[in-house]
Amino acid sequence: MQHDQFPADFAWGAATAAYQIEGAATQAGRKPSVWDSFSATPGRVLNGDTGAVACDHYHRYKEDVKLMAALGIKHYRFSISWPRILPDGRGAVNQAGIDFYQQLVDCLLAHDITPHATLFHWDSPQALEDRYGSWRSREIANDFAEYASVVASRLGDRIQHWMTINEIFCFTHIGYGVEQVPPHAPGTVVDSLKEVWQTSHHALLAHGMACQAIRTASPVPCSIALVDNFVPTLPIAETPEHIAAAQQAFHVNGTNGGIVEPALTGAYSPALLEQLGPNAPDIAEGDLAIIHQPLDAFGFNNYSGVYVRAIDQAPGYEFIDFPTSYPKLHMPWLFFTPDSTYWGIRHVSETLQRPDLPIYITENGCAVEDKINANGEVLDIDRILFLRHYLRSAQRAIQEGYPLKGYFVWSLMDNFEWAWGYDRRFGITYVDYATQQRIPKASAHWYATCIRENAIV
Ligand code: IFM
Repeated sequence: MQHDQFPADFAWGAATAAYQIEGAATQAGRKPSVWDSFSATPGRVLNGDTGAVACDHYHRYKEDVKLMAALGIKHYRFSISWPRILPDGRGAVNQAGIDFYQQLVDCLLAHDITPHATLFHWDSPQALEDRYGSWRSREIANDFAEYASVVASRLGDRIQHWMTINEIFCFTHIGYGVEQVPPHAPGTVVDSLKEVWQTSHHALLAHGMACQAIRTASPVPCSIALVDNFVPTLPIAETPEHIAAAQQAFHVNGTNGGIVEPALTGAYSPALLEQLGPNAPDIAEGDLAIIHQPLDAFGFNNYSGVYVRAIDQAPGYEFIDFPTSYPKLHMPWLFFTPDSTYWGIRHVSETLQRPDLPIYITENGCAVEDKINANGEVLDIDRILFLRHYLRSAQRAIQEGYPLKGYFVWSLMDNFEWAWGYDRRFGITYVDYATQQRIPKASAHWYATCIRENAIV
C-alpha cells in the first residue's frame, strides 16, 4: 500500500436514513412514526418542515441508485422504516413495505452496490408510543426483536450486512431528557435522569435481542453491527500523560460509558455508575449478557470529539471547552475535530479493549451553507476540506494497524435534518426540494475521484 492509498478492499460508501429521504409517509400502508407526529406539531421543527415528502426517494430510488453508481459508490447504508413494515409496530406485516425494500435492494445489487441496512434510525411507530410510551417501556425490546425477525427473514436473502440501531443517545437522552430548544427528537420529558438512562438501557436490550433475532431468522450467515455516535476524547497533545487522560475521560464523557461501553464490553463503566449514583438505570439479571452480543462489526458515526488534558489533581484529567473562535461547520455542535476519527477508532480498540472488532465509519460529513452558482454548480470546498481531513485521520488509523474497514459519507444527498428541517444541508448531492432535482456538488465529484483512486485526492 502506497502512503496515500487505502487497502484494496476498503469499503467506500454513502449513507442515508428512511425518514430523512423517503417521503411517501402515508402511502402503501405505512402508518405514522413518532417523527411524523412530532414534525406535524407546530413549533417543533424549523419552518414547520416535515418528512412527508422529503427527497421523494420512495418514488425516485432508481434515479438515486443510478447516481450512486455513476459516482462509483460501492456500499450504501440506508435504514428501513419500522412503520412501513409493521404499521402498528407489531403484528400484521405490510407486504407493500417489504416489496419496496426488496425492489430497492435488487436495484442496488443490479448496480453492484452492497446494501447495508439499519433497522432503526429513530422513526419508531407512533402506535407503540400510544400503547406504552416507546422507549420508556421494556416491552419495546420484544417488539423490536419481532420486527428484526420479520425483516431478516424477508430480506435476508438479499441483505447480509445488518446494523441494528442508530445512535441510541439521540432518540433516548435527547428525546426524553429534553432540555434544549428546539428539541432534537420526539419523546416525553420524564421526571428523573434515572428514567432517561432507563430509556437507553431499553434500547441496548432491543439491540441485543435484535441481534439474536437476526441470527435466527436470516436465511444465510450475515454480519451484524451496532451503530453509535459516542464522543471521542482527544488528547490536547499526543504525549503519554495526555493520552492516558483522554483514555480515562472517555468512560465518563457524555453517555460513552453507558451505551457503547456496555454494548461492546458487557458492563457499564464503573466510573460512570459512580457518577450517576441513584440515577443509574435498573439492570435486571441477564440484561448485560443480552446486550453484549457477539458483533461482526461496529459502526462509528463520527462528527466531533472533545479535547482533554492531564492535570495533577483528581480525577487526573480535565475537559477543555471549545473557544468561541474554534472552527465549526453549519451546526451548533459540529466542531472541526478531524483527529476524532483516529481517536474514536483507537478508543474502541484500546480503551474498550476490542481490537478484534472491525470498524466502519458509518457516518461522517458536515452541513455547510451551500449555494448554487450562476453555472448551476455547488462548489462546496468547505465540505471537501472537512472530509479530506477526517479521511486522513481514518488513513492514519489504518496505517497504525487499527481495523478500519470502510467509510460512509453522510450523506448521499441533502435531506430532512430532524429539528432543523431542510434548512441544513449535509449532502454531497444538492437537492432542489421544489423540483426534486439532484445536483452532485463539487464534494461528490471529489469523493468519486477518491473512490476511483482509492486514495485521498
Ligand atoms: O442527520 C443526522 C443523522 O440522522 C444521524 N447522525 C447525525 C446526522 C447529522 O446530524
